[in-house]
Amino acid sequence: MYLSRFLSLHALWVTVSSVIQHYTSAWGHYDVCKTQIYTDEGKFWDYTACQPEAIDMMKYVKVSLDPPDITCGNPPETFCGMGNPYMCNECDAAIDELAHPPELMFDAEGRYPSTYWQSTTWKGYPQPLLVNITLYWNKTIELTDNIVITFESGRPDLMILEKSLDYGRTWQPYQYYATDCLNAFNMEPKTVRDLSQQTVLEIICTEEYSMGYMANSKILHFEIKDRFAFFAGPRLHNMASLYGQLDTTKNLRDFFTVTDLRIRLLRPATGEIYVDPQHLTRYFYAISDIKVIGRCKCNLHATGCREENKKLLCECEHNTTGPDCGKCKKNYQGRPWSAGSYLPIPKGTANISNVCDNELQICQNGGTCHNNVRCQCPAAYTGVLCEKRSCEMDPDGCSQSSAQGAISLPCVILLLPLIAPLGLSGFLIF
Ligand SMILES: *[C@@H]1O[C@H](CO)[C@@H](O)[C@H](O)[C@H]1NC(C)=O
Ligand SMILES: *[C@@H]1O[C@H](CO)[C@@H](O)[C@H](O)[C@H]1NC(C)=O
Ligand SMILES: *[C@@H]1O[C@H](CO)[C@@H](O)[C@H](O)[C@H]1NC(C)=O
Ligand SMILES: *[C@@H]1O[C@H](CO)[C@@H](O)[C@H](O)[C@H]1NC(C)=O
Ligand SMILES: [Ca+2]
Repeated sequence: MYLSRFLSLHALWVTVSSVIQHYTSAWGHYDVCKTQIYTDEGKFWDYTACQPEAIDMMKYVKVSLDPPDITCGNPPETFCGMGNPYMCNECDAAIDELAHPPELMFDAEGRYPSTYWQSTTWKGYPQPLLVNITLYWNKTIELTDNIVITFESGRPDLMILEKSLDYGRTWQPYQYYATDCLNAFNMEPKTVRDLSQQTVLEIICTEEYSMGYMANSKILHFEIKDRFAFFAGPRLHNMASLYGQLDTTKNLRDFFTVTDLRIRLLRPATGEIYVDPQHLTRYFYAISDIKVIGRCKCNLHATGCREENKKLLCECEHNTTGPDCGKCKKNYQGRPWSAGSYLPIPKGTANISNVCDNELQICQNGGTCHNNVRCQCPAAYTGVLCEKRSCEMDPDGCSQSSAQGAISLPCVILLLPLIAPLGLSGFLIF
């Protein structure tokens, strides 16, 4: 009787825990930075990897256009329909209803007609009509969903999406878009579906999104989810597998990480092969919406990311600090900083601990740890970890007693480069 009740309870527990396990192994469990653990020895904190949730990054974006005066309407200008060059309209920056400033790429969509940014028309043909739209956050972010750009003008014949990882100092292409990849960029046309786990980092040129005005769709993608799917399966049901890969492959992690994005518009939609020089008012760029979904990169040391003075900042845990939790807090530099880890699945690890921690008995020869940053050595010993006899440092050998005691640099991390060449780095590895 007792036994059978026990068995059924046990069965229930197994069921519940396997459900939980399935759930956590599917999505990871990276929304708490620490959990309290109860054991026979008492309770203690278990520090785990953590990350903020993905949000609409366009709420925090800043934009700049190059050339700066490329927006239509100043002076007022007539533009006409691609399909019908005699159906024309006015762009006038001075009149709200006729103005098309850059903000209209980021306002809430869903109304009709759409609100959109619009460039001047291609009056300078045959000189190319070049526009850069640079989006920047002054914060490292990790993309978690497709970048989606909606063109009101027809999708451009030529375009490059670029990214920066260093706040706009250097740029790399992310994807090329063209009606004819070979002709435009000397690249074989590909789609993301042609890639694989092995080639996922390849930068491709796609013809998928460059049909002009006549095509039904106004939308252009940079496919994040299709790339995730190589690791997480077609419906992204196995995120744990993706996270495992991200953890061990820095290139892969960096691929989805940006501080800035740049849309380089190189040739507007023409709808046909030849440009009609009689009706250049038909050619321009117009964008009604840009979607960028991602999360603050906090190196797996924060679940919160807040806006402060118009800037996104991670709310760092694990005694880390910096906009991306990219370093140890002052006086916590015991061990060199490192990013948290998604591994072991499902909870990950914070990967942070203090070198100068009494529990770890890192100070040698009876030295004692002070403020978690330096060892106070007994008179006869010196060195960062009191690992040397004081006299060894003295050119005169051990005959004279030299200055002793702790080296009191403000933090141990400054000393790490000094320790390593002395072959003492082993002390720092537990
Ligand atoms: C746009 O950005 C590229 C580099 O990303 C630069 O070479 C070019 O001069 C910029 N301006 C225009 C108008 O294309
Ligand atoms: C970018 O962020 C840093 C702090 O992370 C700040 O010092 C700097 O002023 C910011 N730059 C801009 C242009 O907002
Ligand atoms: C952060 O510092 C506090 C105080 O020294 C310590 O108790 C805690 O264990 C540290 N947390 C981590 C994750 O190392
Ligand atoms: C962080 O923790 C993971 C999982 O325990 C481990 O594989 C990785 O080497 C650690 N990284 C560092 C820099 O300590
Ligand atoms: Ca809009």
